[in-house]
Amino acid sequence: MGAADAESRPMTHENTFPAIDVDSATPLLGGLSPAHFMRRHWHKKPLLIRQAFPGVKPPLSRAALFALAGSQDVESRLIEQQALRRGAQWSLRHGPFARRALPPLERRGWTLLVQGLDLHVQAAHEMLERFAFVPRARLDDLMISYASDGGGVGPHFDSYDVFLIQVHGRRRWRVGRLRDPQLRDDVPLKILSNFVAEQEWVLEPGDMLYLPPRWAHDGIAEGECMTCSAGFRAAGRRELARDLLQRLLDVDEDEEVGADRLYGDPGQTAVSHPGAIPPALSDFAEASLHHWLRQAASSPQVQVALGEALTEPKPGVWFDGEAGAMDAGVALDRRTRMMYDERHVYINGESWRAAGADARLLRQLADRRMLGVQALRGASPAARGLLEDWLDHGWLRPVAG
Ligand SMILES: [Mn+2]
Repeated sequence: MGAADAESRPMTHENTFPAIDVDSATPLLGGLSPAHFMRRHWHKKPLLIRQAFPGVKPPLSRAALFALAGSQDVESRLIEQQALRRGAQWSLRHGPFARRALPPLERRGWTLLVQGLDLHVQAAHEMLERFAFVPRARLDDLMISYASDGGGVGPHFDSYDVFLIQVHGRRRWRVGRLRDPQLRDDVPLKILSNFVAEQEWVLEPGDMLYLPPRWAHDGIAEGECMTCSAGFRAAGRRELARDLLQRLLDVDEDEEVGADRLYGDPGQTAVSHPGAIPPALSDFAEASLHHWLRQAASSPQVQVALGEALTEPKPGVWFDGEAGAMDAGVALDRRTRMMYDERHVYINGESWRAAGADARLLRQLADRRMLGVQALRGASPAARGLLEDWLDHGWLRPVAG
């Protein structure tokens, strides 16, 4: 099954995640605590952290990355740059790429980008999980870029926060405040017309650079290198509202068939222009929309729709159940999304009401992505039944004993 097998490592107690202490200084953030980092840097200013990941290894080898870029299930892009006498010429192609479609390693100035590496490679998932001091509703994916010497994607800005982790070789980053968002119109990439760097660093393996949204940056490989980007997602107002409305409409249809109020026109007079839309029908349409929007927005179902939307699996993800017992504990499959609110738990686009001890257990699973033997021992028969279903679905994996 191709990409999903890029790396399969049994889950053990060592590679599951401990609870996060937001007030403890961590080398990941250059000696800041997560709480301090969020206050001082998040959305505000860049931070360079030397040796955030000491002794880091790329989450996968170059050969495995190139193989992954050949898979249909993976989103990949190839960016090539040819230096001409006046400015650089850029080309962009979308994968999948057969190995022979990639440029030779000796050729300068090319970059292969693979999105969503965390879905395919356990080590990439674990790297992304280091950033779970930010709500998982905001975590998007781990992208990896392989660049030959001189490779980069040009000076640009992103709309989201990003942590750039150097995992192999060296890359020179130049960053600056975005003074002029104008983009070049002669290239197939979003490249700034007028990039002004304020700071410049060469990142070595293990070093990391945090950039807030809309900071201009340009990273150029010094020799072959690999860089991982921990990326975030931010809901757009229109996109989120549209998604929630669609989900609320579906609920509405399920539950209120036949209960809909119909347009009535006892005052309708005979018409000599039957093609004209009656003004009363226009009024009815407008009032219906107001009524329904008001009801939808104040419905308790908004919470449920949000939880289901946020935990919807990424496109192209499907799960295979595997036989296994819960004896040694369970961990969420790396592709599983699980969240909760005060009344519900959400997993992979579905929702359950949960209260009391069961809610505590399931929230622990959502937060830590695993449940040990001890936690499972206290599970009610109902909670155990639910966990067994999730094991069957492949949403949960047994932990190796
Ligand atoms: Mn970027």
